[in-house]
Amino acid sequence: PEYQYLDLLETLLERGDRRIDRTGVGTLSIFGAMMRFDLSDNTFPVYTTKRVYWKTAVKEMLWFLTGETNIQSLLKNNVTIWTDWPLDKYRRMTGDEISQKEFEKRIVEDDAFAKAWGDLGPVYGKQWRRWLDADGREHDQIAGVIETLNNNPSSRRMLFHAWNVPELSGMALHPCHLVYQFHVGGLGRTEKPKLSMLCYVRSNDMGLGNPFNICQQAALLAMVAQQVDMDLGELVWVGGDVHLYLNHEDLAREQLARAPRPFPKLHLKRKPDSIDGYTIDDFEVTGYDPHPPITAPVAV
Ligand code: THF
Repeated sequence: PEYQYLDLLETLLERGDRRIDRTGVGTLSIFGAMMRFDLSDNTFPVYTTKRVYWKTAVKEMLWFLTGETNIQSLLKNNVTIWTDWPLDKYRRMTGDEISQKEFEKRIVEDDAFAKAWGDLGPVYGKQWRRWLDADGREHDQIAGVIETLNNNPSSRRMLFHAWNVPELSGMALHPCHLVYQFHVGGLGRTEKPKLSMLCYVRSNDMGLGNPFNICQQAALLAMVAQQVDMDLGELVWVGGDVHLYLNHEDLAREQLARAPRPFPKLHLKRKPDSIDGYTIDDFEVTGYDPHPPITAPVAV
């Protein structure tokens, strides 16, 4: 189960550095942390001490993989976790006190409005699939990783990242999960090799973001492993500024009071022709028995 996560929450509550952050909410923070999740036997690391909406998290990952950066396609799939940033900007720039629901409705129904107000700039998907170089050429980093996994799996250069320095200022939010590195273990044995992935996150909101990130990263690893016909190894999470927002202290205490349960299992129901072929219906999660949800506000 999620003991490493709960230990981090406890550490943050007990000796996190109290500081003011970009959002003005304030955090308890530590610098530098690691968690490792063994994904063999198809373990799917969705935390159980609160209900984690893993489908929403996986849909966000599928959206990153499409290379899209507009929240319209997310909203069409009922994912509202990115609305706050464009909404905040819209309200600030127009003075219109539109409700979140109304704003989301307009983004979905009005393409011109979505184009004007729903784009987050060159965030994750753009950098993963269409990194633009100085000569105007686009680079598909995901395709590159898959190609290397197939042709040179002992490589130490299998990674993709999103910190495109000249484009940072155009992003609604600088990337938080930054570098995804792949590693193949057990090459040359008779069993299938094991694919592991390390994700470095420069800044991680342990109350809301991290539970999403861990299961969506595990989902990505499962998709890539299936595409290159390997077994699952480990998901390694490395955090830089690891923090708990001050308005999430009760959430953390509540989670710590609950006994974690075993992680569920993930089964991919079919093998699409490429990494671009997955839909949310391909993900079957069994044995997820979480404690009740805990709602908490997101810092914008
Ligand atoms: N900003 C902050 N402050 N925290 C983050 O985790 C975060 N993200 C993304 C971008 N900026 C961030 C947005 N990701 C939720 C989950 C992930 C988010 C944003 C919000 C959230 O509110 N989850 C609720 C409800 C889920 C739902 O509505 O379906 C939850 O209970 O899990 C880091 O990637």
